[in-house]
Amino acid sequence: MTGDVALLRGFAGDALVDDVARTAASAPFRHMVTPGGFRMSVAMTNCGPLGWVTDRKGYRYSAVDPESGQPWPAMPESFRELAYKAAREAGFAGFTPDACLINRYAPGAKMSLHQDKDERDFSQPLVSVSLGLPAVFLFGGLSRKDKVERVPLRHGDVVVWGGAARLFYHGIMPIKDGMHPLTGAFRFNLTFRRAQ
Ligand SMILES: O=C(O)CCC(=O)C(=O)O
Repeated sequence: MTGDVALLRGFAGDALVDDVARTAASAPFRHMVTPGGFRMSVAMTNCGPLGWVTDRKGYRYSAVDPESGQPWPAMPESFRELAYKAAREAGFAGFTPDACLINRYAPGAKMSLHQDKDERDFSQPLVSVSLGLPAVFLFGGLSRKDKVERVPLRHGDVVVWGGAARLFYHGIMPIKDGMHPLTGAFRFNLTFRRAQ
């Protein structure tokens, strides 16, 4: 991966896994529905002032968890710090996310190629953290038809993209069966965004 994309191998520490569990205890993982009516194979929750949600009405950020009507759990300091440091390492100084989407993949779950474009300011990067089971990250270009690179991601890896790459298509291949000492039969992904 080149240009405005950085792959920081092993940048994230194990302790984040506990903060994922704490967050999910307040705002449980759920399988959301796309505007087209498909149930996502990835289970999701959020923390921070804003959370990304999808339902039959569309994709958007919401200050409350639609399941509970309550604000999303606060973003743990460990998350904020990691996102800030990873972005800085990748050349995006001063990144202060206001949203963290937490994705949980069981074996077989995947994320189709998509762009993250529900945010207001595309000058801000995306910081994506992998925890638990390995995955193959698909990273393309500005058009869905562009050539896609397959990048193996392991526990602790962080990918940061912004600038000219901010709207690049990306996704995750179906997760293979496996067992991770910290996360069991799951892969977690934290995606930090500046939504507003
Ligand atoms: O799970 C990943 O590594 C990617 C997640 C993703 O593409 C997203 O949340 O937009």
